[in-house]
Amino acid sequence: MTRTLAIIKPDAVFSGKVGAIIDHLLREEFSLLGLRMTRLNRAQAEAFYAVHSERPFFPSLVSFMTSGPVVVLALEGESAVPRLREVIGATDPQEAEEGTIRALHAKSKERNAIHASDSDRNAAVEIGFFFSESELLAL
Ligand code: FUP
Repeated sequence: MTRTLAIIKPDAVFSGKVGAIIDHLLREEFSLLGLRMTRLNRAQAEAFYAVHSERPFFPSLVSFMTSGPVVVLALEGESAVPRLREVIGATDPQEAEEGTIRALHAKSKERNAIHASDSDRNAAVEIGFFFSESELLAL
C-alpha cells in the first residue's frame, strides 16, 4: 500500500461535487487516511504550485485555488499515485478519458475539479503540507 494526496478544487466544491468525488474514490478502493476542508491563502497556493511559478497560467491558477474552499484528502491504496492519476484523467477534461473524475466533473484545464500527486516523493511532501503523521496514524 502507498499514499497519495488529492485536493477537490474550488470549482468542484462550489458545484456540489464533493460527495460524488469522494464516493468515486472509495469505489476505486482508495482508503481515506485524512480529510480536511480548508481555504488556501495566497502563500499556501504559491508554495503548493511553486514548480509552475514561471508558467504564464500561474497567477490565474493561484487566484483560482484561493477563490474558495477545497477538500484535501490523504489516500492510501495499491500503487496509489499512478492509479489515482488514472482515475482522475488528463489535466484538460476535454482530453480526459470517459468516466474519469475530470471528464465527469471538471469545467476546464484550469478549473479541473481535482489535484493528484504525480510521484511518491511529491505525495509525501504534499501530504506533509496538510497533515501531520500523528493525525494520519490517529485513524
Ligand atoms: P496535473 O498534474 O494534471 O494537475 O497538471 P499540471 O501539474 O501540469 O498542472 C497543475 C495545474 O495547473 C492544473 F491542474 C491546472 C493548471 N494548469 C493550467 O491552468 N493551465 C495549463 O495550461 C496547465 C495547467
